[in-house]
Amino acid sequence: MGAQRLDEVRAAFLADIESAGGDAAAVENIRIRYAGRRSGLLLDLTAALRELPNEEKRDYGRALNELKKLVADRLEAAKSGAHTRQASGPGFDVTLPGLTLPKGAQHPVHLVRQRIEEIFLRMGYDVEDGPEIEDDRHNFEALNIPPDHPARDDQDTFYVSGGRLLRTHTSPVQARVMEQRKPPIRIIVPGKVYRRDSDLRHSPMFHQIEGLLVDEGVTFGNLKATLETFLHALFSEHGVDVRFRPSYFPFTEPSAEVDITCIFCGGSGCGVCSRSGWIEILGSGMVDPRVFEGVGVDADRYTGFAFGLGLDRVAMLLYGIPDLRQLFVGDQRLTRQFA
Ligand code: 2U9
Repeated sequence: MGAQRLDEVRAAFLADIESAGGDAAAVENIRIRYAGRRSGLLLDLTAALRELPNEEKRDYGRALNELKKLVADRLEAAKSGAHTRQASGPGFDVTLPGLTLPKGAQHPVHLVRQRIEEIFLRMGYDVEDGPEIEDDRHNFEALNIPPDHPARDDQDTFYVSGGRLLRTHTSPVQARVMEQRKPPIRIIVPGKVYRRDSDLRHSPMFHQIEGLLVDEGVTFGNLKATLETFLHALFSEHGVDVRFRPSYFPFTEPSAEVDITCIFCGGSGCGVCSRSGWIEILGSGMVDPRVFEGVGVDADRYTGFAFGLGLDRVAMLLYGIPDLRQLFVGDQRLTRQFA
């Protein structure tokens, strides 16, 4: 009698699970009916064991365990089958396009920085960085800008506690490198700098790359050749000419500003170059011996050149961006154009 009931339940279960097809809700109902913890049929069959005569208990018990295993296995198989059948069954259109993730783009200032770094890395320079919060010594004093120097007026900045300040140029990094390392030194230093300035062409935060080369016997000729090579590579699509004009910086002597022929008019004169045909692109010069003394480099033995340029300005020129502030407002209509 007991074994017969087991056979009936097995047959009914197999029929039910077959007819459930791939329907997850139907499979769940079957699970509750047969394997439910509080009132499932398997529970009744287990309870029935106690009522059987002793000689039937062993066979019944074994057959009941087999049935329990069969029910568990088939329910499991039906459940995982239900997932796949549901996914590909009606109601799911496999021809729908997938989700498109928005494509990122690199910021134009970052693109210019990468281009410049690549050029100097090919010439054997290392890329260095340093703190954006500086002390007065590294940002000014060591660079031959004492407290009463007029250059401090152009480089007013943001002061934080402890007499420290947001660096006004990346030059303090070069000063720190020279304090720590013996020449030969060949580095470029890209990074954010800060000044108390804000209009169409100035932002309180902007980006510079400066370079420094120090060794025995370095001449102004080396400076000229290096910067010409660099500018021809950076503006290779425009085929620019390069000229040097005498200038003044507190940390270099002699100093020169470097121009390229206007990349918009080719040198004939236009609105961008104020009809001059030239665009100023770099500041440069031979490192002043007083700077070497300030950072512990032997000025009798070593000479060197340094240069600096604004990355944002180069990005504006190369990509035709009319307002510097567009670079810093985070409007994706700008960056999306570089994807
Ligand atoms: C040390 C010695 C010398 C770095 C130099 C310039 C000239 C320069 C400006 C260009 C545009 C900054 O972004 S800008 O406003 N830079 O003209 N910078 S020479 O000279 C150094 C630096 C560090 C120890």
